[in-house]
Amino acid sequence: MTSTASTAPAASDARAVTLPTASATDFPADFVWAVATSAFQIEGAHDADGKGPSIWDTFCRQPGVIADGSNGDTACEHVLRWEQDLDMIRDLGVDAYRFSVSWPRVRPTGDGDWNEAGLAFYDRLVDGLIARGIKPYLTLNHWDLPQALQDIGGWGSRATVDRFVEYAIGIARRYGDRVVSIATHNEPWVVAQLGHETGIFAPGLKDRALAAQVSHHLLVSHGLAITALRALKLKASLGIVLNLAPMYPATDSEADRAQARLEDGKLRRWYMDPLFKGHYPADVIEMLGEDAPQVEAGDMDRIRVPIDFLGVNYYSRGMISADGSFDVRKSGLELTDMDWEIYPQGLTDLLVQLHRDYPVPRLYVTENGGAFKDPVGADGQVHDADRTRYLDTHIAAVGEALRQGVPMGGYMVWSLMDNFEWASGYAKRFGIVHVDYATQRRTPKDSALAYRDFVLRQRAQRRG
Ligand code: IFM
Repeated sequence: MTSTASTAPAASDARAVTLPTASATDFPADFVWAVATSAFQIEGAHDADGKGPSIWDTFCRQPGVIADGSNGDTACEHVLRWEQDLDMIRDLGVDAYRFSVSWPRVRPTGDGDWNEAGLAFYDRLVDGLIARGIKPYLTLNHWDLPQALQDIGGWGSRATVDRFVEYAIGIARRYGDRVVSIATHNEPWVVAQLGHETGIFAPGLKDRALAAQVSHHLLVSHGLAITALRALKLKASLGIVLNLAPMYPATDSEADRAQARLEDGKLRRWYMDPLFKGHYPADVIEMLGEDAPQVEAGDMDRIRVPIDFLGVNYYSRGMISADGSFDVRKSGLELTDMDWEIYPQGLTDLLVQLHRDYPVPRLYVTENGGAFKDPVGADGQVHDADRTRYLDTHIAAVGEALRQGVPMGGYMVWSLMDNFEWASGYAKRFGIVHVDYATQRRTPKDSALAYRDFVLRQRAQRRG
């Protein structure tokens, strides 16, 4: 590949740093470069203009569940500042923006009346993206279930499946010919496991059987929503987003290898097998025993319906020891501020594995990035060399997957800007744009400039 630095638009900022490893990779001309966020993490305006409460609004009010005692009431004030934020996305030069719709903003109780003011907000957002030449990638469920649905059983109740399908149809009718992509769920594993088994996320329940049932309902609702949306003959492509990690045994022992296989079953095969093969993995069903989900006749066919893409959220690998003795702090790898190991090779391994094991038509990395300490320098800027390196090596890992034949469609940085990191509150910063929460001032970090310049060079190469 020849260097096109001289033909790319000049980087206007002297701080600009590059993504050297990623730059050495050939990406296809139609490869999508994007940034991602989710509604609850950035929007704020938690009770404005008819929005109903979500389970996260409720959860945050329980003492001790959010590390810094914060909530999403204000977050990044994105509902107020959306125009400025869209300009910021445009200035990054990316092709696309992945965002989620807040279900209780558009249908406050998840049932009954829709909220026109909430729907109009997403009209403005989608049209504003299109006007700026940015492709909208919409996610329906990024965890903020209407509290009113939780009050009658939430994802543990089959009725929520029906409500979700209604919600999906309403959103698709409204935006389905303006957005290029609709994902049903973001990270159903998190909703099921962290929300209903460990209880560290909303709605904060601790019941393994319930968690298994929730995961099944999420999958059924995905399949039924896809089927309903297909019937609408939308322009948007349809899919789902999973959080995945390759599971490696910490040693060569039989016990570690068996445990790594089971962990892979719980995270990856539990979702991928139903979606693409129409059954749950037998080893995980056996492990669950009486806690395995109730599956109605026809459910597995409801789940296994063709999708256009799979979104993969990747942050780190899983290192598994049967006795739990593996310690990331002693692994020798650098850690992010979440204490997650930095392991770009895992992304290549994961994508290659998914392509090998399942007939996935197209894959996107829908989230990838890192939380780092990010002090603001004396010059008022954030020199986040660690995040820049993280993005560089992970984009290169995607390039390697492409070289190995994986049908990759795009890469999306998590996240556009610092935001509410769930149970960690605002203490963990994933943004490539710094947010000063006292003033709501946004400042692109060095990683944002590096990503911008990388994308600009990619675009220049497309033009030849
Ligand atoms: O912030 C989250 C996001 O909402 C879902 N995927 C993981 C990110 C980092 O923890």
